[in-house]
Amino acid sequence: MATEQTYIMVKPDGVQRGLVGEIIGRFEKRGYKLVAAKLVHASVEHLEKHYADLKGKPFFPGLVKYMASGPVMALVFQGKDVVKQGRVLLGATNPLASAPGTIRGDFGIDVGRNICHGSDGVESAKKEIALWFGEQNPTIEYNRVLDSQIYE
Ligand code: DAT
Ligand code: MG
Repeated sequence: MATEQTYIMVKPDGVQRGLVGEIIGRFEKRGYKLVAAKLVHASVEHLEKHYADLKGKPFFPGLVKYMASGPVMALVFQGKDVVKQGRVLLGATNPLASAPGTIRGDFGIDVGRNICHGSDGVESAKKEIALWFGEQNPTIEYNRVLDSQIYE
């Protein structure tokens, strides 16, 4: 059984627009297992850490301000190839370049309001999960009865 995990976060616009259930549902229906979840109103300092790689970009101050404007839904999903497949479910960074059927392609227009975050690699996922859920036991381990119907 694959144990890869990704950090998925419904951004403040997604929470405000009532898309939390829709986004969790898309990952669940695909077959991915939810292993951590919490609603967080993050501080600017915390968000600057989350987006540290983008410090220096012209949109960085606006990005952090928007991300701190309301609660986000912090999620961890687990399963085979979930980091890459999570990015596929999200669509392109710019919603206007995202295919219909993806989260951003179905619900977004502007890049600065693109609804949902997903880790871009296995290593960044580990860092993001530790940042949002702590280093010690960040996720819940449990057996799912349907796993034998999802994985061969
Ligand atoms: P992604 O979220 O697809 O991994 P990223 O890590 O490059 O994209 O950027 C993080 C977020 O920053 C992105 O979801 C939205 C915002 N952003 C990226 N490029 C932007 C731009 N050119 N103008 C405004 N916001 C941007
Ligand atoms: Mg990114």
